[in-house]
Parts: sequence; structure tokens; C-alpha cells
Amino acid sequence: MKRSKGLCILAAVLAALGGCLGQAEQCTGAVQKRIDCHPQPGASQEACEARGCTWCATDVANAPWCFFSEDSPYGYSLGGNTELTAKGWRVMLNKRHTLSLFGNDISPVVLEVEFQTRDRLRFRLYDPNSQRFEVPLHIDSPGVAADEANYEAELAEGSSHFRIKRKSTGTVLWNSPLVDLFFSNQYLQITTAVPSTSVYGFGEQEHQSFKHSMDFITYALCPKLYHQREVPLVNLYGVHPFYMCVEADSNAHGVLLLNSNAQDVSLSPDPSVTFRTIGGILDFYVFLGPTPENVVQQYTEAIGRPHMPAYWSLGFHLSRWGYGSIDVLKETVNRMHYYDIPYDVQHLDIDYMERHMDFTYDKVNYAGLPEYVQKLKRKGMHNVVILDPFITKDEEPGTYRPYDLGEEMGVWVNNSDGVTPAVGKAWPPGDSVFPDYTNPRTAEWWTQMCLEFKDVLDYDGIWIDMNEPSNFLTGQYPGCAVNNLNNPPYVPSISDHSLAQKTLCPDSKTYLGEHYNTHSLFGWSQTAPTFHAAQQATGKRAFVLSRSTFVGSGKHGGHWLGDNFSQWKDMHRSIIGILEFNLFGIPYIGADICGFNYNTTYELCLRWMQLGSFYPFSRNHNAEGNKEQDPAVFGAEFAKISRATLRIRYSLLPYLYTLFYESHVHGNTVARSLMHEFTSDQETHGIDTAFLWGPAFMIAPVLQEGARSVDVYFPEATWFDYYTGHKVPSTWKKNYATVAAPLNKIPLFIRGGYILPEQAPASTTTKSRLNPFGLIIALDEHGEASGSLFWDDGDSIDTIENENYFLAKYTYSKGNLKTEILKNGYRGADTLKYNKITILGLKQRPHAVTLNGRTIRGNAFSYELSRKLTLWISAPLTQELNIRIY
Ligand SMILES: *[C@@H]1O[C@H](CO)[C@@H](O)[C@H](O)[C@H]1NC(C)=O
Ligand SMILES: *[C@@H]1O[C@H](CO)[C@@H](O)[C@H](O)[C@H]1NC(C)=O
Ligand SMILES: CC(=O)N[C@H]1CO[C@H](CO)[C@@H](O)[C@@H]1O
Repeated sequence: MKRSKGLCILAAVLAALGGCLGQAEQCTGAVQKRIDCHPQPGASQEACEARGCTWCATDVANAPWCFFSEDSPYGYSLGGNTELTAKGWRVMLNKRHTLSLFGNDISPVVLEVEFQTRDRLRFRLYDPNSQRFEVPLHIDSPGVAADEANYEAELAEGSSHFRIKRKSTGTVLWNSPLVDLFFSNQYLQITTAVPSTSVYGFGEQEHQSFKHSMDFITYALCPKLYHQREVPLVNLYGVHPFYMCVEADSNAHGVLLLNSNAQDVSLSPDPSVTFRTIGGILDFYVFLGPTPENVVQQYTEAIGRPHMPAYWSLGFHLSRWGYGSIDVLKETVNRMHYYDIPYDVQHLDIDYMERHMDFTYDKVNYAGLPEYVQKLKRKGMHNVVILDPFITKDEEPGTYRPYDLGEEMGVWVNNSDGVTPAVGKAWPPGDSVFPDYTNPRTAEWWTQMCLEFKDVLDYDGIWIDMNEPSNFLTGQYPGCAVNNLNNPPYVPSISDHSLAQKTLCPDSKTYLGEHYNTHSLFGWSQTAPTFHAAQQATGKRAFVLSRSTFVGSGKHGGHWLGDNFSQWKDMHRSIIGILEFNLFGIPYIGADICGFNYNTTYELCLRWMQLGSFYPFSRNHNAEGNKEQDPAVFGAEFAKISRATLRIRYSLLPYLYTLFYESHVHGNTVARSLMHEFTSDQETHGIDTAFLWGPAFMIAPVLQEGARSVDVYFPEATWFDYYTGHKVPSTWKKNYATVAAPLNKIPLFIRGGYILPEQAPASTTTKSRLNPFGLIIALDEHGEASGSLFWDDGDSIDTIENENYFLAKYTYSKGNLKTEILKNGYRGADTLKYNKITILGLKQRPHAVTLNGRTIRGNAFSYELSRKLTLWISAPLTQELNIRIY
């Protein structure tokens, strides 16, 4: 329900003046319990009462004025006995009354519960009499109910509520009144109480905080393109109907609604969550945790673990839309090299193409591009090309093979007739058709095109943009027909309340079904074929960067947060987005450093380079027409600071790469919030201005113009200043401390108890990978620490599956560092060495140090007053180390 604030206040005043709305007696009941009964615009008392709901003004911001009453004439009730199944149980539900909110109600519906694993429960509400659309994401589950599940699922309160409990604590994780359930052909709604207001996740929208506001906030989930325009909370490129909730006792659980229809979700202060979707079924998965990391591990176990990124892709990336010519590109690259700024990857945005056509390059403005790319590759760099999911149909027949072949193979999204291609307008000249990647034939065509293009212009990775899919029109030509799919009775609160705006008509036909059901899957369905095509074309580990994502996209691709703006608040929000995509199982994530739209400023860009140096995916990218913003364009001082910060990134890449290994194998997050590690400290729940790499490395960037210090919260742990090795004063613990951050510095801290592998940095990872390794051993209060290192050749396919890797585990205890080699399957590690061991937090100056039993000479170690010991050694990586400190 939307109305202007003015009207809202006026009505609230009138209501206060003695119930002139005549509803005073119905205004009892806590406002925070209200569930919107008129979620579409245009609510009025008349419309509200006509649907059997209560109308009552309130001055509580965003609270619905039209809401379901206690005796709401809606919902379902038990329609039979609970029937046991191999995997759990099932029960029939019948509609309680004949009144309908949006027509075509379905009754009976089945509520079916599957005890999939000890920590994963699935429950579904579906129509037993007709097959409705279901997301084709395969989630493995055993054929029988899990033993000793950590949850209970039951019908409670006289079978009026569906409830899920955590067995160990009795906490109710899910509690849905059946009277609040709607299941009609094009409107499905369910509400659940959540056990706390520490709720995270849902995407993709731009969020103002990582921990959600529960003040009647509604987010729409439906992939759309936005440009040059800011609409708060608007639905953006991807769809992730997943949230995590931290319970009062710090246990955490996660919930996925596996549904790809346009939908929205409302968070209310009760606290409760209401899901509304306009198709498919209600297919929920609940993950029991109990730690936030466990939740993400269990979630990615179900939807697919994140892919293992190539090592080079963890280097710094540079991009811009609108270099305009190869000369400008070369000048940019040259100045990056002039200042020796670490830099691995150059991206080519749409202006490299001939007239914006996929699989071509501009032979005039980018004459010599293939040769230039080879030159960069010889320097150890890599390049990524953009491809868009629209193909012009208006070139001379026989002159543009991508269209001709695709047309011959019938790979386009079709109109509702199922045989003529949907034609829209996008970047290429003339009009365009849209490849339907849900069709296996399209994957064949796409792979063929990618393979052929590799011979024209070499590339190491593919960036897939505009795959919401974006279209510059509202629907394809000649506009969308009036029918149920194009004009559903309820349109979720998406931008302009139009499903077809800037995309295709919902009644378009894709291989998997109507675009109405598959719209959210477009980018997702393009990601796996592009991954396989890139892998085939390069013979190496695939790099795919996708703008549109869905549940499970992380298995084949990474993501960037889209077309942000060069503004300080966008810089802050990028941290939120990065933390959220780590929850979504897409840890390869970053935002456009320095901002995409608008001109950046020196200070903003500098601070953003510092923060962006610690994005899992670190890329500076800019839009056409804006001032240049690569880190070499602002002069020597800026370049020097960017270089220094990126060199810190590069030196810690072995640690970051090991985190990605953990993510790929166990499903851990890479960048994580303080809340993940210090869940029982309530203060961490709301922190999104600082974040961690894994458990051990804290990044606390400057996010305000003019600031020369940062207020950093230090949870209970030992912390060391990364730069000096000084232990953070104990008075700072469980407190905010003001930490100096002059323009040339981003505050960084290491957590005691951890060992971080490092490697001397270089101008590319190709070079740095050959450098000696070090270990930073940050001791905790007991003088202990542990860590690990994963290493392989960095870009071969399936090195983990093929056991072609090196894995070492480090433990430090009682003055003794030991490495244990768990896997020694990568021969390339044989020539690598450790040359530096740093120990932070020693109690006293050591009087002797031995390495594998032999004394290290005094000039090979130094001890600083900060209690930091540095040892210079030369020891092979593939031999076990034993260092003793006396
Ligand atoms: C689209 O139409 C073409 C014929 O133009 C046909 O070959 C193809 O199978 C159709 N695809 C879908 C998903 O309807
Ligand atoms: C950004 O800078 C460019 C180049 O200096 C200038 O042409 C353009 O007008 C600026 N844009 C804005 C929005 O100020
Ligand atoms: C419209 C848009 O894409 N906004 C993005 C701008 O950048 C922030 C972070 O930098 C993202 O969170 C937004 O989604």
C-alpha cells in the first residue's frame, strides 16, 4: 500500500481526532502485527473492506492501513490426516472460505515436509492436481528421511500453524499461521514469524544496512536494469530469496524460497517476514546452522558450491566503458605500468565491439587489438571481454554469422506463439533477438560462437552483462498483449509496477516455459553455458562475471554489484552487497571501484581504491563520458598509495586464494561480517562498515569524505595492527576505538590465533606466484595460532578434483611452529620457498631460534618493541617446517 506522506499524516491526525474514519473500535491490536491486505497501490477503505480486511490509519511509517484481521476470511485449514512419507510427512489443506484476494484460488493444496539432512529441511506447498512451474535447480537429497534431525516440523495450535523448531533450544524458527496462506494461480503468499530482528540477506536490491530494518520494508525480487537513476530499494539484476536470521541465543538459521517468479518480501517489526510471489510453488528450504558459517556451508551444499576462481582473477582488474580507442587504452595501460601498480586483468567493455555487435571487434577504433592483447598476455596479464545477450537481426544476410547460425538453429526466445522470435532493441544496430539459454541448442550455438571468436580476439574470461535480460523497450515489438501473464492481478512492488519494462513480455516463450516463470533465470541459465564455453575455448579454468544471478549462480560465475555511482554512500553500500553475496554463495564479488556513473573525485576514488583493494573481486570500472579514474591518472601520489595498498592485497593473495579453496570445498564465505565470527556479541550484528577476509583479517576503510580516522569496533579477541604488528590495546576490546587513517592508509588488523600465508608481491600474479612465501603468525592470548595454505598452478581445470594441489596446515603452540603437508600433489610447488616468518604477540624477546633442529643465526631474525619477531629463512615450501622459539 503506497500513499504520499502528506496524506498519511493528515489521515493519522483525523483518526486521532476521534475516529472520524469510523474505525476506532477496530484499531485495537499492535500495529507491528499488521500484515498488508492491499499490497498493490491504490488502497482505500472501501477497497480494503470489500476484501474483508481491516482499515485503520496509523502514523507508524510504512505500516499498512489495510490489514488482515484476526478473523480474516482467508487462508487454509487442515483437510485430512497427516500422512507419513519416506522422507517426512504430508497433509492436505483446504481453503477456509470462498472469498478470494486475486482470483483463481487453488484448493486443496498439499503441505509436504522432507527431512532432507540433519540440518536441512524442505517444505513445499503445491497443487496436487496440476503441475506448476518449478525452478530446475537440482538439489540432491537422500530418498529417506534424515535420522536425528536437528529440527522438528509440526502443525501446532490446533493445527492452525505450521511450525519448525530447533530441537536443541526449542527456538521456533518458522511459524506460519495457515490463515495467512494464499495459493492462487497467480498469487501465493505466506507469512512467518522470525525469532529475532537480526535478519540478513534477500537480493538483489541496494541495501542501506547489512542487518535489515524490519520497519515494514518491502523488497521486490525481479531482475531489471537501472541506469543513471536512483530508486531506493528497487529490484536490481539478480534474485536471491534467501535470508539468514540470528536467534536470541546466537544460533543462526537460513531460509530459501526456491521460486523464480516476480516476487516481493515484506519485513515487519513483529518480527515477521511475508513472501508474495506470482507463480510457481512455495518451495522452502531451512538450514539449521547453528553458526552463520554453517548456514552458508549448508546452503551452498544444497545449491552448489562456489567455483574455484583462477589465481589471476584475484589480481587487480581495470576496465572502463568508453576508452573509445586503442590509443586511449594503451595510454591507460602504460601509465599503470609506469607507476608499477599491481595489475593483472584488462577488461574490454562494449566499445571494443564493432557497432556493439557480439563476437566482433572494432577494426577502426581498435585496430590492432588482437596483437595488443597478445602483447599484454606476454607481460603475464589476462583479458576479459564483454558479451551481451542480444544479437542484431538486421545485418545483411550472410554477413553476421552469430545471427545467421542462431536463426538456423532456432535458439532465440520466441513470442507467445512459440515460433517467431521476440524482437527488441538494445545496443546493436537495428533490432535484436535474445538467445534463450534455457535451450540446450542455444548453449551449443553460444559455445561455437565463443570458440570461433577466440581465434579472432584472444580472451581469458567472459563478462556477461545486460542479462536480466535488458531491452531498451517495454516488451518486444509490437508491445505486450493484454492477458493474464502480461497483466497479472498482482504485480510485486517492482519498479514502475511493470513486468515488461526494459525487458521482454512475460508471455514470451523460452525452452523451460513462459518468460513469466523464467525471467529471473535468464542470467543464471547463461552462466553455466558461458562457463563451459570459456573453459573449452581457453583450456583453462573459466572466468565468468555475470550481472544477473540467481540461486546457485556462484557455481559457475562471479558478480559485480552493477552500475553504482561515484558517491560516498555507494562505497559504503558496496560492503553490504559484498557481505550479502557471500551469503548467497557468490563470494567472487566486488563493486566498481571509484564508482561507475558520475565523475569521481580524487579523495573518493583514493579511498575507494583502498577499500576495493580488499574486494574479493577487485576492479576499477567507469562509464562512458566520465572523467578517467584509473589509479594512475591522478598523479604520482595517488598512484603510490594505490600501489602500496594493492601490494598488500597481492602479498595476502595466498591467504585469499586459500579462503576461496575453503569456499569451493566447504562452502565458507570469503569476505564475512564481524557478526559471522563474533555472533554472540550483539554489537557486531549491525556492523557493516568493516569486514573480514575469512576469520582473521579485518578491513576498516574510511567511508567519509574528509575523515582522517575511523572508529573501529574490536570484538573480543587479540588484534594486531597490520602495519606495525602492535597489539591493539586491551581497552579497545568490545569498544569502538578511533584509529588514525591519513589519506595514505586504510586501517587493517590481524586477529590473534591465526596464521596467514603471504607471498612477496609483484606487478602481476604471474610474477608474484614465483616469489618466496612468508607466514604471518598472529598469536592469541594463549600464544597459539593456526592456518593453512592451498596452492596449485592457479588456472588448470579441476586441480582439486584431480588432486593436483598442495595443502599445508600450520600450527603454532608453546613456541613451536609446525607445518603439516596434507597434500603434496602439485610439482610446481617444489621450486617455491619460504623466506620470511613473522610472529606477532610474543611475550618476550627470544634468545634462540631453531629451524628443523638447527639454530638460526642472530642476524637472520629481528625483534621489535612491538613484540614482533621476523625470521629470514630459506626453506622449501614442500618440506615440513619445525621452528622453535626459545
Ligand atoms: C522458437 O522458435 C523456433 C522457430 O522459429 C523453434 O525452432 C524453437 O524451438 C522455438 N523455441 C521455443 C523455446 O519455443
Ligand atoms: C564529468 O567530467 C567530464 C570530463 O571532464 C565532463 O565532460 C562531464 O560533463 C562531467 N560530468 C558531470 C556530470 O559533471
Ligand atoms: C543501481 C545500482 O546498480 N546500484 C549499485 C551501486 O553500487 C552499490 C555498491 O557500490 C550497489 O550496492 C548498488 O546495487
